[in-house]
Amino acid sequence: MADVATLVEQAREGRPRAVARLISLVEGASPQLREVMAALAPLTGGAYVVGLTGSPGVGKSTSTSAMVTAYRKAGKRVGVLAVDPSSPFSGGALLGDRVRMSEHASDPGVYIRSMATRGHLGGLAWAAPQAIRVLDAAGCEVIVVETVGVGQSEVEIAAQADTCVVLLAPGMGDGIQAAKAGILEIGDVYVVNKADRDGADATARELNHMLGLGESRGPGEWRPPIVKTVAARGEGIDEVLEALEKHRAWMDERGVLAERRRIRAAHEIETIAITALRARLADLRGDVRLSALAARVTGGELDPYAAADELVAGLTGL
Ligand SMILES: Nc1nc2c(ncn2[C@@H]2O[C@H](COP(=O)(O)OP(=O)(O)OP(=O)(O)O)[C@@H](O)[C@H]2O)c(=O)[nH]1
Ligand SMILES: [Mg+2]
Repeated sequence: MADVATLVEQAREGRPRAVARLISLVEGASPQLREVMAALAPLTGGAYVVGLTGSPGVGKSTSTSAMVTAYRKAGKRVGVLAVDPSSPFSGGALLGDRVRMSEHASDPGVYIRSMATRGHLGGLAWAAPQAIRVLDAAGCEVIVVETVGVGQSEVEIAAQADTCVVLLAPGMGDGIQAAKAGILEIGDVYVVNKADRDGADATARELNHMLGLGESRGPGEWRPPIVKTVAARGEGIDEVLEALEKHRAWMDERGVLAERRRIRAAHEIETIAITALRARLADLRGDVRLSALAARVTGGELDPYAAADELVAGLTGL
């Protein structure tokens, strides 16, 4: 058994091995998970969480790495969480990322972790927030969460982040059309990466049109900026950070940040509660309370709905 108090103390000092241990404990749903989360709770809330999403190959990892460089220049401690919701194995598809992130490997002010979430109860919604808490408690001022893969994960990542960055690149064939269903609602900041390639302006224009950015908005409404970057050369990255800072300030002024975090926490509580309830219900087969209720139903004394109500009330103490 790990000594959680010591690990947490060491993580606060920024010791990478302690951070890694804690993330492994939460990721593996260790019996000590609750103890870890309880110890971390008072230490969290300081980090700004940036979500990064976009089709495979648009340059998410390259951008993340460039952003880390920029944040480090500004003296900030940074955490990176690369989440792969399609894989049950940590590593694998994320190996390439490790290479792209290698320039930060020896920097004690950067903590990089990859995480596979397939097969986790509740998937990304369950596993990532716990890892984010560990990084937060470890003193990361900014946490960049990159999701690998497409689909539902894009929407989930947006729900986890304070600010969601959607990356696009010109000439990706499917372009915006394929992605438009989900991404137009979730981006707080849009980045057209690979601006060194033909078609970046067209992609930005198309995006601008689809987001309806030409149309007038209500006063105080957030207008997602579109930033062009060449992440591979670090170009435009300062502008991305500026856009993030603006969005954060905009949210702060209006209480949006606190509200987003509350919604996130509510969602998380819900997921944990439902998982716990499901586990208890699954344990019921052969339970005497269930057999007794079943006998009353077959005896015509109770209808199954009333019996189910009674069962749920008994389980939850409601
Ligand atoms: N021309 C050009 N290539 C880039 C740029 N940024 C990244 N790339 C290249 O695009 C490829 C994919 O970059 P990644 O950063 O791995 O993209 P990703 O979105 O993280 O990819 P997945 O994690 O596999 O979804 C790599 O070969 C990069 O070198 C850029 O600004 N211009
Ligand atoms: Mg990547």
